[in-house]
Amino acid sequence: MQPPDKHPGMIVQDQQPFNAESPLGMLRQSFLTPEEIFYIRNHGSIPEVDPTSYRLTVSGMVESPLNLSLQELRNEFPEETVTATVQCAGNRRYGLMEAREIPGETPWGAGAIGNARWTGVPLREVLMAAGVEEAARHIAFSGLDEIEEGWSPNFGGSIPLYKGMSPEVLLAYEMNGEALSPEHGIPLRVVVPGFLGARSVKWLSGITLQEAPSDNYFQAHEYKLFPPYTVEQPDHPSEGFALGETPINAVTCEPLDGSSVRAAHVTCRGYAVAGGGRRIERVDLTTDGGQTWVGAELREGEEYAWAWRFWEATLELNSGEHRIAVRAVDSAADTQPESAASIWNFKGYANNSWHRITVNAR
Ligand SMILES: Nc1nc2c(c(=O)[nH]1)N[C@H]1C(S)=C(S)[C@@H](COP(=O)(O)O)O[C@H]1N2
Ligand SMILES: [Mo]
Repeated sequence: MQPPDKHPGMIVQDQQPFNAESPLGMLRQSFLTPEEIFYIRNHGSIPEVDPTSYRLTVSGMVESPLNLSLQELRNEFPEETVTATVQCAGNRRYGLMEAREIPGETPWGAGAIGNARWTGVPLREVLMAAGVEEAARHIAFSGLDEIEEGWSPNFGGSIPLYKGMSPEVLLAYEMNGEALSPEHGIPLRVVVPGFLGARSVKWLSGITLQEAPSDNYFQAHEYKLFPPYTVEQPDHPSEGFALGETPINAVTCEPLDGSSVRAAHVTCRGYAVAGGGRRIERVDLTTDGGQTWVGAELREGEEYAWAWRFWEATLELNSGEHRIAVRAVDSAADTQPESAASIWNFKGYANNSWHRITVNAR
């Protein structure tokens, strides 16, 4: 069922568990994505959590295990706010499916992404209070939601210790200045800027310090990048690699794919996100398949290390049908592959090929 606080224009992908993405035109309207259009990616139930009896445990390879109430977390640790973009590793999967089939996965367009101001306690503060043992290498998170498919009792995942000690990683209780809503992880979620959304575990119940990555199904088997010659789930979890940082990407949100526009000056607007916490340096558009390019103007977002950049470009288009492609370049001179076919993978993750739209200019 559609959560009551969501906009009716949301593009619903699944009812149970509820999955929905933002309509691209609305997504590009505000640099901070309003909660009512922020995408939802669930693998199980939306758990009912009583914030007064809620406890967060910190255990494993720590000197002093912690068991914290929300009040203790808020009162005994510093509060920080980070503006960060969160995106699903499956964002733009539909583009990979056009290249080659991907059965059984949600056909996300380019709206499984959002940018918010997250407020909470830096994870590193909690880790320092617990005292991380020298041999610990990974931080595993587990959520309170129940997974019905039977692979795993709940959702979880892990990040390497170095990332968890970075100041941008939060245990967040607020999104855009309001308490987290039920669907976004009430009362506490992890926010791992620059990493795929799956590591930003919602309804967080436990943090475990360990030597190896989490063995939760969603870390050990899902959210892995497999090579193009792996076409079904391997028996052994050592195949493929667990996704971490998200790759550079750019998307045109306006005009919409397939729309009609007034000929001559056509303004395109979209978002761009860099990989690994780098900066977006440039966004280019082409209408001739990449032979010639024009530069977009970078707009909102310059002051934030972990947020997307908005961009805008005006193209001169004669009447007729045009295929417009966009790509970004980041501060490591990294850019995007031309074709989705060249990066197809059977789970359908990390599609950052040139984003293309077709418009009819009249
Ligand atoms: N507990 C829990 N956390 C979770 C998930 C989930 O199903 N259960 N989905 C993950 C995935 S795959 C993504 S992309 C993000 C989506 O966050 P959102 O629904 O707040 O947009 O949450 C992550 N955290
Ligand atoms: Mo995701």
